[in-house]
Amino acid sequence: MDQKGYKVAIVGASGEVGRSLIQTLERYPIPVASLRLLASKRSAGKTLMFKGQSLVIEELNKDSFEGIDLAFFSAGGDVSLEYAPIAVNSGAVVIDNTSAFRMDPNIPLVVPEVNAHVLSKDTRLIANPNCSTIQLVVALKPLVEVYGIESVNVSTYQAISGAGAKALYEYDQELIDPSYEPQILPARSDQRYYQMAHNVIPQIDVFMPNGYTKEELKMINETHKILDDDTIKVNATCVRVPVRYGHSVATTVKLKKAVENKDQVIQLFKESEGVIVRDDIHHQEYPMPAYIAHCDEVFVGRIRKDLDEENVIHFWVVADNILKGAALNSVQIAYYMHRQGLLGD
Ligand code: NAP
Ligand code: 3JM
Repeated sequence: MDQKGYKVAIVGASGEVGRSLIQTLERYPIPVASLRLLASKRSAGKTLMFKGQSLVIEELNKDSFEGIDLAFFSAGGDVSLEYAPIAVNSGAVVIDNTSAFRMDPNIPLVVPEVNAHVLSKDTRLIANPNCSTIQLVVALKPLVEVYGIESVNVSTYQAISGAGAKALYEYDQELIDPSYEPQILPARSDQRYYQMAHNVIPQIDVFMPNGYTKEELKMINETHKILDDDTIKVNATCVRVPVRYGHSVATTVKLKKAVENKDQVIQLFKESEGVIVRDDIHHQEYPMPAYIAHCDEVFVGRIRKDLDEENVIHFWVVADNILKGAALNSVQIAYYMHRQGLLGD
């Protein structure tokens, strides 16, 4: 860092997450001396605005990180696997949005409100969790602290933007032209594609040998790692819904202690960092993606006790998957490290 701030790079700058990273950096008080935008050959030469300046996107190569202090990666796992080590070796701190390093025991997986304490001066590479995991653990954190958690069962309702800019484009085409042939969802490596418009797809990412999707296993494994507790039983069903921005997660939690009344839980959520409670059934108030997209916080509502079991609660969690689910969380990690003096000179 020089007097003016950090020299920052964004890999995948032209994508959904990359563009949100640029906008989030514009409004966060992290001093940025310069910003280098990187993508593939496809976008090289195009321009994007940062703080009123037009910046040209460069094609990513092995020399892209010379002089860079801080690099954000959001160009898929393969790009991170190849280039994140190069960026670290050139002296940059890397915050990676892909699943490439998340389960590496030597790499911190961070949601600042939940486990920023795992970051240290020696941290050079940080993994940003999966979008659905992030909003789930922000909501689980106060429950872990006050009641302890035995098990978590979720069903997700995930927005199309989570599958990238091309998926959003394809969704728009399907709405305009019913004969449009889908080519993107449900998973990049499968031969079958399904329409997103007027549909609900119970598959996100590829299937694994145990019958779960990779997205579901990400939620399970990442929740264990972030909460630092493999004994919590986590189950997930991840579903793509025809919503542009904002993931919703229907959540059932079995606590280690009984809940006397739901107002205690509501109060707990209200006092929790990064959480906003929208819960007033008498006025039909609860969080919905169409109304909270482009907000920073994690919204919780429909909070209720189970009808049979004293220590089981249910609630509904909604957050912007591109902001808190990806770009904003990454920038918050950088901001935390900056404030704590963990970003190097
Ligand atoms: P996207 O809209 O499809 O954008 C992909 C970006 O990666 C584009 O900038 C693209 O550049 C770039 N890219 C692709 N291949 C590249 C290559 N070989 N070399 C350099 N750049 C390359 O996708 P997105 O939604 O922004 O997501 C990007 C990645 O972020 C995902 O693959 C995923 O790993 C991660 N992600 C994480 C979360 C999370 O929850 N943390 C959420 C969503 C996504 P061009 O314009 O040149 O093609
Ligand atoms: C969200 O490697 C790839 O092609 C990216 C796949 C992907 C991921 C991932 O696994 O990194 C697409 C969308 C994610 C994610 O956040 O887990």
